Amino acid sequence: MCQPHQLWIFPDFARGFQDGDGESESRQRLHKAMVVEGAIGEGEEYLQHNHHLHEAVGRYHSMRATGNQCRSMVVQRVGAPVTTVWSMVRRFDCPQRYKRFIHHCSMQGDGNVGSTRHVRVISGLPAASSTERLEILDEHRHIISFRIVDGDHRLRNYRSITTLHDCPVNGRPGTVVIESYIVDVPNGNNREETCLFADTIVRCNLQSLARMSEHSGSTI
Ligand code: A8S
Repeated sequence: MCQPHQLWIFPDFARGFQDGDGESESRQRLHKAMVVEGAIGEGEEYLQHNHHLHEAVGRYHSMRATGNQCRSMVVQRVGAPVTTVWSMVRRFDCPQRYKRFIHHCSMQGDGNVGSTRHVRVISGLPAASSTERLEILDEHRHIISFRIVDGDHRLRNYRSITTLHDCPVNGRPGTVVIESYIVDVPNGNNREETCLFADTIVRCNLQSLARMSEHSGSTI
C-alpha cells in the first residue's frame, strides 16, 4: 500500500486546495476551510463573517507557494478556552501530547525561537523521524510556527503556522484554531496528493487537540 517512492494517498479526503487571487481571497479560503472541516456548526455561520478571523488568515496564513510547492489550511473549532488550547499548543518540546503520529520527542535548546526538536513517528507511516525548528512563539497573540529542517520523510521544507482565536459561542468559551502550511511537492507526487497527505495529518492533530482540550476539565 505504501510505496517508498510515493506518499500515502487518502481517498476519503480527496479534495484539493487551489491557490486563489483577488480581494476576497482570505475570506474565501477561510470559508472553504471552515465548511470542509466542519468547523462551522449549526448556527455558527456568523464565524464566516468574523472580521478578526479573516484578518488573521490574510496576515498569518497567506504564505506564497513558490515553484514546486503547495500550501493548505485547516480550521478546527474547539469548545474550550483559548488558554487551555494554548497550554497544549505552545509546548514545542512535547508535540506528542496531542499529535498522535509522534511517539517520541527530544528537544535541543531552551524552548525559545531557534530551538530544535527531533521527533520519531509511529510505525506504518512513510516516515521515521523529523527535525523541526521553532520559528515563532508568540505567547500574547497565541501563534506558533515551526519549520522542518531535516529528517527521514518526504515533506521537505515544510513550514507551518498555527494561530488560536478566542471565539465564544452563546456565552461559552470557544477557540478557533487555524493551521496552515507550505511544503515542497516531492518527486513522483503532485500538489493534490501532497496536500491530501499533509492535510490528513494536520486534521488528525487538530481533532485530537480539540478532544483533549475539551476533556481537560480546565476552566481557565
Ligand atoms: C505536524 C505536521 C506534519 C507532520 C508530519 C505534516 C510528520 O511528522 C508525519 C509523517 C510524515 O511523513 C512527515 O504538525 C513527518 O507535525 C507524521 C515525519 C514530518
